[in-house]
Amino acid sequence: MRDLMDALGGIISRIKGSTVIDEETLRGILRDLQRALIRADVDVKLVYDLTKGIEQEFKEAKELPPGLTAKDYLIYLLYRRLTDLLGGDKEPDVEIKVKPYVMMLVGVEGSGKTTTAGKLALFYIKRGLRVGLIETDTIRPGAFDQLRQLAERVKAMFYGDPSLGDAISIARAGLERMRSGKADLIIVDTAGRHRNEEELLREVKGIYDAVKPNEVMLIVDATNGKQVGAQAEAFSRYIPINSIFVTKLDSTAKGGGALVSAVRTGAKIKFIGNGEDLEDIEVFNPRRFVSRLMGMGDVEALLDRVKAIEEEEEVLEDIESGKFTLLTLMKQLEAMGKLGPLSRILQMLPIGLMPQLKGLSDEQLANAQDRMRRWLSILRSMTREELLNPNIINASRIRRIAKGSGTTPRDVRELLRYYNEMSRMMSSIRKSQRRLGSLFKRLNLNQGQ
Ligand SMILES: Nc1nc2c(ncn2[C@@H]2O[C@H](COP(=O)(O)OP(=O)(O)OP(=O)(O)O)[C@@H](O)[C@H]2O)c(=O)[nH]1
Ligand SMILES: [Mg+2]
Repeated sequence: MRDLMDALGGIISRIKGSTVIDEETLRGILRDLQRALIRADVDVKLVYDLTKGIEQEFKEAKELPPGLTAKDYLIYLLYRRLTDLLGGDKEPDVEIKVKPYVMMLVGVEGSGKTTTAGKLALFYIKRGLRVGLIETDTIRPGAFDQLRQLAERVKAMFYGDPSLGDAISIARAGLERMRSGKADLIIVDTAGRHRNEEELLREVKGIYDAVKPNEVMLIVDATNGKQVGAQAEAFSRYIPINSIFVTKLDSTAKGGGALVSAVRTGAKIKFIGNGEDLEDIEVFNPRRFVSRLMGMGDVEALLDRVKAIEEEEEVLEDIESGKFTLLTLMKQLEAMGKLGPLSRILQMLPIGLMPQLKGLSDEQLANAQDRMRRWLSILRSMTREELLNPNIINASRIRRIAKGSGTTPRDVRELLRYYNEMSRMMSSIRKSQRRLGSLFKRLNLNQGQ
């Protein structure tokens, strides 16, 4: 993936180095991006959609979130779109939940199945599992020895018996052996070659029916680029594919295409392999992967900022549209919680401008923090209806809310008083903001950055 990394790194520096992101700069940057992705073997249509999406979203952002420059925003969009392309935010679950758990590895010849079986064994042995490896490949000369040696190295149990002749019998006997050996995880390696594809797939199906695996993992070689999609399709005509392991990401610049087509099959990429050593295995996390691809250690920090700003924005929008409800207050308190300790936030929020909050002692701050926490739990004990329409909160509701949140009716009333004060204040802020807003517009202050 070095080439793609270098290309993306180049694009990031180019963004950072531009004085302004005008139409022409943007177009140049997106063209570089297209070139880098296409060279990485990512499907042309996907590349086009991705860059188009970034362009649109960037142009449509009328006002940037405060504290975020146009450059930050463009980098953020690039990051988010790439992450989406590779499967989104979720980290795959690699936990083994039932025992014994049977995992069957399938894939075309040379994709790295046998090596991967060793890697997976080591990965799970390190997590305290007893692992058994079964070799069913009767075609490839030396397959048994290859996996037996790997098993010895990682201290896994091993079964394989070429004298049994056919793969399905070996699989059955192996499963029996590993079960009585009390393996927690049983990994079944299969052949990647046969007289023809049809025969291979039929054998794979036979083994599948015999061992009834909890998981079928397709092993794909990143150097195969876009073809990975077709491979997945061929196997899935015979057996369900539950997860994907992408190997050899270290030895190709074209890993992008393989990753994308693997993701598009709908099966989750669980692991990636980035070297021939048994240690070269990694849980695939699209976010982390893209951050690294973009060569940005600080992208996570940027993301957190964007997220908190977006939540603040939502709240401000509500306020702007005259909708300051208890729900707004709750969202605001939640967003504040994400931004960090109160002492730091106070300087960032409009509240920080209020004279009575200047020069608070540590103790006062701690009290305020406590109150915030208490209020949040009070708000969370309210129904949606109450949050949206605080007027209906009568004495009996107050008692119920206090009980539900582990506070007192006095606490609830205090919060309601604060809310009333705030909504009065908000409407005056709103008026002055509107005035400021039109002033900014007249002066064109929001342009450029
Ligand atoms: N660079 C690199 N090489 C790998 C990786 N995974 C596997 N290999 C190499 O790929 C080659 C084929 O690996 P095998 O594990 O034998 O592949 P296989 O799918 O079992 O092959 P068949 O059994 O013939 O179908 C070996 O030289 C491995 O060392 C990886 O993540 N990175
Ligand atoms: Mg093999």
